Amino acid sequence: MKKRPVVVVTRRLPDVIETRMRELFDARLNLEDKPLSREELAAVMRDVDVLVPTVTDEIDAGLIAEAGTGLKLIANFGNGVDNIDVPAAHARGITVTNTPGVLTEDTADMTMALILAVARRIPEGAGVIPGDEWAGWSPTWMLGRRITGKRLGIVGMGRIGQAVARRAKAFGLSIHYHNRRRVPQRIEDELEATYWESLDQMLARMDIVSVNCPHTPATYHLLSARRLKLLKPTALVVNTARGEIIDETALTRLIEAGAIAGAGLDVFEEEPAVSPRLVKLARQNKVVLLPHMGSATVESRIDMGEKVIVNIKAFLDGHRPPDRVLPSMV
Ligand code: 8YV
Repeated sequence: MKKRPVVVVTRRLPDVIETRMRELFDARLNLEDKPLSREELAAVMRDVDVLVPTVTDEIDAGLIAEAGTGLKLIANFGNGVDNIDVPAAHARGITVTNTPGVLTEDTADMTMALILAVARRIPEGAGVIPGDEWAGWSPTWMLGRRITGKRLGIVGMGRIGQAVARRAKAFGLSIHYHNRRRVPQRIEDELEATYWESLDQMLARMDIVSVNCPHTPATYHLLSARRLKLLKPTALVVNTARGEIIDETALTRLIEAGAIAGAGLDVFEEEPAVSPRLVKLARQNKVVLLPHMGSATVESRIDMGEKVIVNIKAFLDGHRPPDRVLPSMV
């Protein structure tokens, strides 16, 4: 019988996906779901045909340089590929793929959820009854801020940014955006979106800012201390993309100082570590912090797994995988 390709999956995936992978490949699974150490990853990469990593695996240039010659494909389980040194992989002839498109709606939902959670104080309110702290209704108690009629500035108008815009428009927010490239006119028309070539100018005028761009060398600390200082003191910041896009320390400092009203964060610079100062702000109900849950639905995870399988199959069958990531894209 022909030897089946060795596919190492670094974390637990949905049962249906793992089962299908076992049927198709010599799939080595991680049933304990314990993240691999750098040494474990290095060992795995020496003796594998296809690696399926996730956001918790840092596949840097050093690991890629030490990889065995059999490694030809890194099929990332995830949309963002900032955990992989794509140019280094490319230079060694290793193809990289990701899972775009299938987590767009869920991530956009979570963005709206965070906007509402922060503006309408939902986590704080949700704690009142279980905490046995409800003395009864009062006209001036637990007041949040209305989102209808406010300006939303979307940083990164790709698939997820547009899905956020569609939802936000239905909530009565006016849509503004900054993107490397202006989106086609018909999309601007549909979303009634205002394009800002200057991120600085947009930030200074927004009520809510949502980060929806990928993390690349060009977007690292795009929301720098200087830019964050441009925000209105009433502004809210929401991030469901990557922690590294915002200077988290500067954001924390500005919220502590009352120079920014609050934030809803699903991603952090040093996951899973979250700075104690941010945690303190969460306890003071100034920020809402979620543990990287943007795409955490059963449906997304299965669709992501399906995409990984399709990419691997196409590659092994000698075709160009549909979700190839090229160095020019990162
Ligand atoms: C995933 C994500 O949970 O796909 C992405 O880019 O950020 C998340 O939705 C994670 O990346 C899986 O590897």
